[in-house]
Amino acid sequence: EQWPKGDEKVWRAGTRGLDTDVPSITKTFVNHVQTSLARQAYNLDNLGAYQAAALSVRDNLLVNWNETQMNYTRKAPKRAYYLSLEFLMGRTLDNAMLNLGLKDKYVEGVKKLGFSIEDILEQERDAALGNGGLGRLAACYLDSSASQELPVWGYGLRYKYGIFQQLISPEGNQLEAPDPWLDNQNPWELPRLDVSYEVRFYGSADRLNDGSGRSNWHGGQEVLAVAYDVMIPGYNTPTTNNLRLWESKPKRGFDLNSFNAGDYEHAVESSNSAAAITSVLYPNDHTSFGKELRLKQQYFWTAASLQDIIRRFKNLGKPITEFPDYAAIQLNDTHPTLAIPELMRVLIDDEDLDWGTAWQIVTNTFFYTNHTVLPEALEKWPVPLIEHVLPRHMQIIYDINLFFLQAVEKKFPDDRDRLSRMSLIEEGQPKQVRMAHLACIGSRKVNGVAELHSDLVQTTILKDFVEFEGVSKFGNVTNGITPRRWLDQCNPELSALISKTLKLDKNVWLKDLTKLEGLLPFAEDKKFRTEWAAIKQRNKERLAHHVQTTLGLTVRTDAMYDVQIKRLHEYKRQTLNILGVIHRYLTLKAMTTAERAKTNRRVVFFAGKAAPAYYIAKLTIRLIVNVARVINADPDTKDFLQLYFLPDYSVSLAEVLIPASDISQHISTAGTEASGTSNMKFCLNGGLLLGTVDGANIEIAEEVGESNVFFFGHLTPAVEDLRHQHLYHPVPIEEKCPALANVLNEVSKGLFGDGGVYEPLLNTVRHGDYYLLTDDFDSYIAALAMVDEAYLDTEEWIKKSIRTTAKMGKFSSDRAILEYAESYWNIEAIPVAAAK
Ligand code: TH1
Repeated sequence: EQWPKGDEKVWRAGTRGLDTDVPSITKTFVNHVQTSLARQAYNLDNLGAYQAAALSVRDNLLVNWNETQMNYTRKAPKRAYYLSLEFLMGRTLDNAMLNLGLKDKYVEGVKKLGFSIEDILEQERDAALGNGGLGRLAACYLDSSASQELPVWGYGLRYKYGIFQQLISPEGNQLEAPDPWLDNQNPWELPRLDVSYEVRFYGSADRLNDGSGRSNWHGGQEVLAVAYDVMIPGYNTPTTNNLRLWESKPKRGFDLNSFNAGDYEHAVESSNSAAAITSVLYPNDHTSFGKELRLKQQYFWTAASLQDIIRRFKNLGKPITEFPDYAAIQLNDTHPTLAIPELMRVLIDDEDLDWGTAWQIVTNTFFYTNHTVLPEALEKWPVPLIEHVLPRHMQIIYDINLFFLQAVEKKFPDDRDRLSRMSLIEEGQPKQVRMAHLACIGSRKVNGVAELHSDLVQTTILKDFVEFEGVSKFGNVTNGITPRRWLDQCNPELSALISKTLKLDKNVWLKDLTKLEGLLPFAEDKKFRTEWAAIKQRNKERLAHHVQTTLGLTVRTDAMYDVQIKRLHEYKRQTLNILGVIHRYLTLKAMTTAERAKTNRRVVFFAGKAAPAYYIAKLTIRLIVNVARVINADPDTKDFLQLYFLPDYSVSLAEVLIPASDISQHISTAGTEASGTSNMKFCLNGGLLLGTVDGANIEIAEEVGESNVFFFGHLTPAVEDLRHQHLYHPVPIEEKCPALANVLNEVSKGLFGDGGVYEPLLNTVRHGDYYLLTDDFDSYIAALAMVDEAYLDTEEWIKKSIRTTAKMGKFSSDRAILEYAESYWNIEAIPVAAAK
């Protein structure tokens, strides 16, 4: 093969390998300061030092990224694509240094230049392009795909504003401020201004009526999708994958027709509306609102991603019918479901395939992961809205539905109820498209995210589909977390102790997390236990220091740390937790000084954001903040019980909170939390779990043993009945649960300020009680007492902590991603030859 351009020797001489020794690192750092940043040693602050360090690390990532992508192109394997509207990446610099194995050298290098790595790392803003668990899962899966050398690309949107910043007003109200995360330049993305696609909206779709089923979709608005690539380094491998994020921009700077007509305002307006598509992440978790702009986001992203995937496939020169042999597309929840009718449109209208051939390709390409069975979270789009924004897709959805219902009718004749239950269209004013049904019938496989949840998917929301298509299409892949970020990075002392104890390089156990089992015998080793406990203590001090410097509050460190951090939602029952805290406060108040002195000191932490329009969730925050104000100031109790609501929860804050926790709470009403993933993070860091028999809690208990988990509350099969009783045979709360009734009364009477404010929240418990607080409160309080008792036996508690960490191997996202790769996508590792 001929060298593509110029003199090969000159090229080779100029090609840089990796800069891995300290002098090269400091050299590239200084180079970037002088050239990329146009600054000097004497005016370089921590932010500048962060940027220089990031650019230097990025140089290394780029070399690996190019190698990896070239290798994929050369070997042309089947690839997988992970379509997610959310990627909750957090910070990148520390993770990149660790994955490259260069952290120690950078620590030394920046020190030589007069900086501390801690100060530098603090400068980075989180990339917070997600709401919670679903977005963070996508980020963990990218880390694991690269670490396992799998040819996987992520596709998402480059929101100008990530999840809002949460501020707490003096009254305790959540306020939202925009998150301008791109303001300081983002060294981790590469704008690919040469990679762009056109995406159409509105207009009209005319059926050709030539028997081909094709339509001509024309007119409307055309916008451009421009690619920004984010490098995803694998751990201890040169493999560096890609996350491609799309930015919208106007196809033309202005509309020429309007311009000619002198309507300057209108011309500018249309350019604004193109940019609006990727301006902001929707901050609603678990609610579907039917907003036009959100629909445009979903189509913009799926259409651009599919064009990109199809173009890459076409470069292979294979017939289009082989598409599913080269591309597997994973749908992260129903948000990318429009990819299904969009691929049909491309195959039929552009590629001229017949319906049957096109549907065959589609249903062999897509895979759908469901993440929730909560009815309010199941996406539905009004038919008139889709007709307006995507007229051709509405035709295709109707056609899919027609063929589908014909097949159902054939298998289950004369079952009208079944047809209307299964239809893609829900009757009503207006009619709505059920996206979960479309995702299900358009996919090769459907999975839930933990055993219990996958069972619920198959027996509730998709029951009819299991009966129609057979159970083998449905499966489970229990979620996982990356142990690189969620142990090695966030808890470096524990990571070092584990390596020392297992006598294994961390490169080994961080890639085979089941190796942690080797810690089990050391639970009996007194010296090891002392070291284990000392690290937990230092992590508490690190958290207390963080709270002191960011909020100016003094948190005691000689107490049990009890943590609940997650999105605020009624089903997650932060309300149960805060009512439990109040119960504890009232109990302490009623004790004598001597009795109090025998109790367990407890510091309770909450953090989490509420959707801006979620009134009850915001009221829960307000209650927590005001309870904290009262009890932290009460001289009778403040030595025994402290409470903090930490504002603006983020991935970075989680990295400080999780390693410091003794006990964490995962207390959703049974059957509502599909999996949960922070439960895994706490346990991996030796924090014990207080929870309901729900989601992945169940599988954690299976692994670590029920004696190391504190379970309480009713089980999933009881929930339906209990709700029925609440509605048809209500028992007054004073009778059913006097302890809880008393707590509610104290709040009403104004113990924590204006009681009337909280009535709407308290009434959700008093009346209806959809999330079963009145049913679970007593067993919750009993479980908290068991936690206290267990904690007083320090040595036994440390043993539980060690045993918990030791048995968390299953929950590595490496295990999860390999299940997807092997059982779903049918892709294999494509290692990069080691760079010289
Ligand atoms: C979450 C689930 O609630 C959680 O249990 C699970 O661990 C996580 O996904 C990862 O699988 C979900 N997040 C969202 C967000 C939106 C819609 C539905 C869900 S389910 C916007």
